[in-house]
Amino acid sequence: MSSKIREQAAHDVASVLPERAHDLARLQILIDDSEPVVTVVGKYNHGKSSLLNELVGRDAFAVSDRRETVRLSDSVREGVRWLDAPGLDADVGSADDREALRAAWLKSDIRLFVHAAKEGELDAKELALLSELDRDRVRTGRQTLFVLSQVDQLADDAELQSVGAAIDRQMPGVVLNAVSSMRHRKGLEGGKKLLLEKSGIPALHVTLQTELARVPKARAQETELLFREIGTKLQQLRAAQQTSLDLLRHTQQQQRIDFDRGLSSVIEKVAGDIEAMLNALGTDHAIVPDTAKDAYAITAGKLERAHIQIAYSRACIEIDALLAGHGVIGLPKEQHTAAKSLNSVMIAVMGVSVKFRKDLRRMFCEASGRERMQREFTHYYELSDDRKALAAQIVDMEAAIAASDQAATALQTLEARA
Ligand SMILES: Nc1nc2c(ncn2[C@@H]2O[C@H](COP(=O)(O)OP(=O)(O)OP(=O)(O)O)[C@@H](O)[C@H]2O)c(=O)[nH]1
Ligand SMILES: [Mg+2]
Repeated sequence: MSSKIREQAAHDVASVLPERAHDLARLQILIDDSEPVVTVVGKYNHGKSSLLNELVGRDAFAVSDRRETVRLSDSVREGVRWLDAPGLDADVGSADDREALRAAWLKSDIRLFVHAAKEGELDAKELALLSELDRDRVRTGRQTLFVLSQVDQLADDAELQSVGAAIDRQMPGVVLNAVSSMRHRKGLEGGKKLLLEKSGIPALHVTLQTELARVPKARAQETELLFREIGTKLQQLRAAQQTSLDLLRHTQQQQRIDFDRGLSSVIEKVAGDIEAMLNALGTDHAIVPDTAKDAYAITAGKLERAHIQIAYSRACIEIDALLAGHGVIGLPKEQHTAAKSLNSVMIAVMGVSVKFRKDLRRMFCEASGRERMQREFTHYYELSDDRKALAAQIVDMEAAIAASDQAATALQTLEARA
C-alpha cells in the first residue's frame, strides 16, 4: 500500500477516534515492518548515548557531560535500528524534546531504561516512567530492559550491592544489567578481555539478542491487538451513534405528532366556540357603516364589530398558548420586520384584526380555513428554534455516522495490508 493511502486511512480512523491517534501512528509503523528498533530512556547525563555507542560498536551518537542529545538520532547496524533520545527531564525539556520522546516511544520495540549507578535510588519521575513502561509491556508486549550504567563510578562491589538492594526494594525482582561504557571502551582500546567482560556490555548484548529475536512475534501480536481494540471501539461508537440517531428521530416524530394533535384539537375547540357565538347572534349590524355623527356614539355596528374582535382575540390567545407550549415563540429571524409587534406567528398567519362575521366563518367554520391554519402554524412550528436545533442535531449525527462508516472501511484497508 502506498504510504499516502495508508496515512489517509489512519487519518480517517483517527478523526473519529482521536484518543487512538497514538495507536494508529504505532500501527503505521508496525505495518511498515522495518528493522526492530531499540531506544534508550532515562534522565540526561546518565550515559544513554555512550551506552548505545558501545552496543553499536562505533561513535554514532554524541556524548558530553552537558545536556547533549536534544533530538532523535538513529543508526542502523546489523539489522537493528538504534535510536538515541533526549533525557527526560520535563523541567528543562522543550517542546522539541517532548516530541522526540514521543517519537522514540512510538518507534521502539525494545527500551533500555538507563539509570546511573552513582545516583543510587530511582527518583519519583523514573519510577513513574518505569511503571508506565511496564503497563505498556503488559498491553503491547514491548519490552524494557533496566540498565544500571556507569558502575565504574562506584567505589567497589559492596557499593554496587547496596545500590542494587536499594533499587530492588523499589522494584522487587528487577534485573539490573549493570554496565560501564567507559570500561568497555577501555577494554576494547587496550585489548583487555577481563575489562570487557567486567563492563557488562557483552552480557547486555546477549540479553538484547534474545529480546530482538522475539520482536517479530511481539509485533504480530501487537498489530493484532491494536486492530482488535480499535475495531471494537469503532463498533461501539457506531452502535452508540445509531442509538442516539434513533432517539433523535423518534423525538422529532413524537414532538410533531403531539403538536399536530394539540393544534388540531385547539382549532376544533375555538372553531366550535366561534360557531356557537355566530349562531346565537341576531341581525348583523357590522356592515352598516358609521356616519360622521356617530363618531362619539356607541352604535349597533360598533358593538357588533367589537364582539367579533373579542371572539377572534380569544381564539388567537388559545392557539397562541398552544404554540408557546411547543416552543413557537416568534417568527424566524429572517422574517422579522422593524415593527416588533408584527413579528409574531399569530399575526403572520391570522392577520391583525377581523371585523366581520363572514371572515370569522371563513377562517374557523370552513374546513379549508381550518386546514390553512393547521398547515401554516405547522410551517412555523418547523421553523422554530428548538425544532431547527433538533433537525440540525440529526444532520450532525448522520454526518458522524458516515464518518464512522468511512473509518471502519479505512481500518479494513489498513488491516488488509498489515
Ligand atoms: N565514568 C563513566 N562516565 C560515563 C559513562 N558513560 C557515560 N559517561 C559520561 O557521562 C556523561 C554523559 O554521557 P552521555 O552518554 O552523553 O549521557 P546521555 O544520557 O546521553 O545524556 P543526554 O544526551 O544529555 O541525555 C559524559 O561525560 C560521558 O562521558 C561510564 O560508563 N562511566
Ligand atoms: Mg545523549
